[in-house]
Amino acid sequence: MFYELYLRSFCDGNGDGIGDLKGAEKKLDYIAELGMEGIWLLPIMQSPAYHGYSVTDFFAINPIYGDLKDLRNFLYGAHKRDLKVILDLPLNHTSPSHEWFLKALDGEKPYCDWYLFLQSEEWLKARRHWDNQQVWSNYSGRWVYALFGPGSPDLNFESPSLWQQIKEVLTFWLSVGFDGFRFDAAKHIFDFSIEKGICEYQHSRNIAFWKEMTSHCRAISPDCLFVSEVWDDARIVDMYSSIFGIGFNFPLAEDLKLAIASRNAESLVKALKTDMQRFFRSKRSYESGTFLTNHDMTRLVSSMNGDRDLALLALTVLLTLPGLPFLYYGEELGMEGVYDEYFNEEQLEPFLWYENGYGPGQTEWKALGKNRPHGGVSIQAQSGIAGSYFERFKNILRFRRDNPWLRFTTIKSISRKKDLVMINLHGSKGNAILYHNTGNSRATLDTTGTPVVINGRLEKQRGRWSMAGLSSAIEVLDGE
Ligand code: ACG
Repeated sequence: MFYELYLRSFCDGNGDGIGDLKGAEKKLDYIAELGMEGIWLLPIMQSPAYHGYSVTDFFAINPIYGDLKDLRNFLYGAHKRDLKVILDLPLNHTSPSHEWFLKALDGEKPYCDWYLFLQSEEWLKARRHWDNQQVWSNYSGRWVYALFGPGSPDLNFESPSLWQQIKEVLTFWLSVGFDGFRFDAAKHIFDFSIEKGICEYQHSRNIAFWKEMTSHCRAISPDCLFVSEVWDDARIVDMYSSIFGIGFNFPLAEDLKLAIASRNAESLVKALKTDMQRFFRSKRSYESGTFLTNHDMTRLVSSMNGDRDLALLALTVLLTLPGLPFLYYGEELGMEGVYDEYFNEEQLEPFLWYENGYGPGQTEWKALGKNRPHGGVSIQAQSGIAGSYFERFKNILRFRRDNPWLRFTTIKSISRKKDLVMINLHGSKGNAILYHNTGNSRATLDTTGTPVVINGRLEKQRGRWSMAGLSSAIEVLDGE
């Protein structure tokens, strides 16, 4: 399991209210005790943007997070606890304040080749692939391709010198001690057709780029971990992921949440068959990066319309599936937050260590809007309290941690009896059946074996196993 960490909101180590590396280092035990095996660090490079995805210097740490020494200490502390750390690298674009871009605007070589300047008025008609937004931004009278908006003009990878430069960026962060990367926007490296003047993904060119970059990293550090962000349907995710080794399973995240939020067992079966079981049938050569939410999405409890039992059911389903799970910080507290493309800060709120919102380490870079003080969300309010969301969440994490064999299972069959969904797994422990009750009423498990509860309640009543609504259990059929 990997913990997706947004440094700014996590833990403040120097008292300025902004989360930083020193603060996060103090919380490494917390992360390790959750059962994590690694950390995905959202971008930490120098950037004027709160999200860090528009970079002004790929070789420098944003000083609000600390310096290279703090980073090395953080990495040392993580490695001591057997936590791997991967860095989120947004290589597709820069900030308009990056000196490369400023030099490009001045016409300086090679920088003017590193961005795509408008070559024909016709190109202005191009629209973004998925939402029809315009993709050209005007800087001092010059139009530049900027898929994600004016705050992040795209780099133009037609230029070989840029490839060389990016390799240097990769070499640098590996030399500092990162174990690998989460490559942002992996399908966007070449996504504008100069021939046609329209937005069009050039997947084979993107893949060639990533092959070269990952080989470069593996030559330096053979065990390098990569996970690619290709937010698309399974066919496209497949195309990219074998290069990286791990691919985020976006279709699963979306379908699982929809099925569980609507308490629809049939949809859940369909989602699992389409997004997981098929995965194994087609013998994919990469591991599924499973998750429910990330920083670009509405938080789990909010996507379950505030229903925490449903959220825990979704988490249990996720953590009992094969694949490498990624968990977004704050989900363990049941934090809320709705993603909005134009105001996407709600799901990035400070992690609440204290119930009143104050205390050592508490971050305050932005006001708490959705997760209010005295709302019962904090660690202080929930830690050690039996039945709290946090403790129930931790139990499910613990189950996953104690059953690492689940990561490498295959799904043999998925079926349902009314609201009860059953998944047959095969793995190093032999065969197992997972039971998930998606309904509110009790469900009887049709078994003479000994299922074990993972989340919720399971009782034997008059010789038959009966599971409460929204509960999950597992039954291991054969011994090791
Ligand atoms: C990454 C980061 C994100 C970051 C950027 C830019 C990229 O995680 O935080 O933004 O550095 C697209 C891109 C992703 C991008 C998201 C935000 N994420 O592909 O790389 O936008 C469709 C499209 C996807 C699209 C998605 C969401 O296909 O390409 O993601 O919508 O908008 C089905 C379909 C699937 C479809 C979904 C959803 O699953 O199969 O194709 O996806 O439904 O409809 C950050 C900030 C931004 C800032 C930027 C510079 O957050 O505010 O502007 O940096």
